[in-house]
Amino acid sequence: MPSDESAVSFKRAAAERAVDFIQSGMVVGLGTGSTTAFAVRKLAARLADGTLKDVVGVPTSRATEALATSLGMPLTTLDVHPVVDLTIDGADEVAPDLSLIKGGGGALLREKVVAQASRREVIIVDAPKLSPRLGTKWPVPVEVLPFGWRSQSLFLESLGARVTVRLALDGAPFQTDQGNLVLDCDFGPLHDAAGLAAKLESRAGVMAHGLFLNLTTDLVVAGPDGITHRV
Ligand code: ABF
Repeated sequence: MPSDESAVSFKRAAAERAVDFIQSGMVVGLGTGSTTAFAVRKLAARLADGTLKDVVGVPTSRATEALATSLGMPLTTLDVHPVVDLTIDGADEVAPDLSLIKGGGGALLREKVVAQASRREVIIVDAPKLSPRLGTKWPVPVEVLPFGWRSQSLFLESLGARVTVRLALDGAPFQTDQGNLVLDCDFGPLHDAAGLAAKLESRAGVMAHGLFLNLTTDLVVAGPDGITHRV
């Protein structure tokens, strides 16, 4: 298992490689999480040194908005730019077909909205995120309306999940930027991710889930063997 230092260096390497895909004048989706934070910092540096110009960012969370703002990066919204040229975002688990589990950072709803509005969705991870099958390493986050959340929990258990209410650092239930709750659902290794996604999407009160299927256009992975880029 790589040390923390090597994991950080791999995350930074993948993130900085992805920034090379950005061209001046682009509308860039800014993901959430520690790996994407390296990309935001690198992009800000490229704008500061003039090697990139006229790039505006669409943040996927308040946390990313705060980071980008602190770095002086110009930001915009999907209202102004409903189509995003390229989004850089992280993931919790990546399957061989580039399907993902995302949402460990709690930004899954806005991340998916931006991903679906993007011409190119560049996912950046360190090698341990790679998995033979989704659900092997990470539960599926499900964002639910606080109204009736216990009913949703029972529904998710009926689908075979072991359900955990995600807690914030103070021990209270975690709230997303939208004020919803996150139920982390351990279904075990998934044999029909698309079928599960359809069941989740059919349930009123389920606002989003962390299965990102058929959305990844590029995968940048950094590990002991170097950096790979898959499309
Ligand atoms: C966000 O960041 C989430 O969708 C994903 O779960 C998480 C990955 O965080 P990190 O890059 O810190 O591992 O993209």
